[in-house]
Amino acid sequence: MAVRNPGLIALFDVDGTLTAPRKGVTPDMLKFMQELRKVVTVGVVGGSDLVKISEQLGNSVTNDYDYVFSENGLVAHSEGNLIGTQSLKSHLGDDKLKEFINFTLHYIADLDIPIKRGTFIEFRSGMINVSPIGRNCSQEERDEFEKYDKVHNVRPKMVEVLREKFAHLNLTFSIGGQISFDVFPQGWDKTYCLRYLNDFNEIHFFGDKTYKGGNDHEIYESEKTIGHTVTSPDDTVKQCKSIFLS
Ligand code: M1P
Repeated sequence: MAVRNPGLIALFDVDGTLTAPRKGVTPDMLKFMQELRKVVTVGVVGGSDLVKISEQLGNSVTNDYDYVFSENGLVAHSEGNLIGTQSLKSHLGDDKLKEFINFTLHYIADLDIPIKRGTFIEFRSGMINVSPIGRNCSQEERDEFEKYDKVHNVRPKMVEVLREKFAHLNLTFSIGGQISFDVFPQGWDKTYCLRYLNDFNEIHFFGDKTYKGGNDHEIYESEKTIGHTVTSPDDTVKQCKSIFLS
């Protein structure tokens, strides 16, 4: 029987690494992760909140993996238990939050893009998620916005304005998905989750957006991790087989 190496952990981004963007995990990937978990501790770290990660990886996600770090680890679970949360509301205070949210909603109201839907701002535990089209657009509308944004740079332009306007708040703006960007205090990127992994002397991180500006960049570059860039969920499996199972 395979024996787990206690000092070793494999940590995975979700969108583009374990699943296609915002899509559910395949049965094959689920099975592979359970096989991998027999030989190595396995964790996931996503920018999304736990509701979205559960939609993608399954409702039993916090039990299926040894660690689940949602919102970059600002909400942390281990073996099914909540082990830590971070609060944006306590960190910034309501006055600054209101100033940011009011400005952002005005900016979106003035934005001329082909379609708008609802939920332009999602207030999470440790971050704000901003979507110019609105989070409750359909999958088709989401895919269309992503294409439109690649040509018109709606999100990069908006981030540039917000970054300048709110420079005094020391915020990070991270475009990790198709229709939105995440806003959180500096340092609350995916490296935040590493504080829960001090018992591991070898942390392998797998992510697709490891380039500068991508939301996997900081953790990929961290001196505490061995970073691996993947191009798809299939590539994740391929690389893991060669690193952990060969
Ligand atoms: O995991 C990457 C991103 O996934 C979603 O992005 P979008 O809805 O734009 O595709 C969001 O949950 C976002 O917070 C997250 O970083």
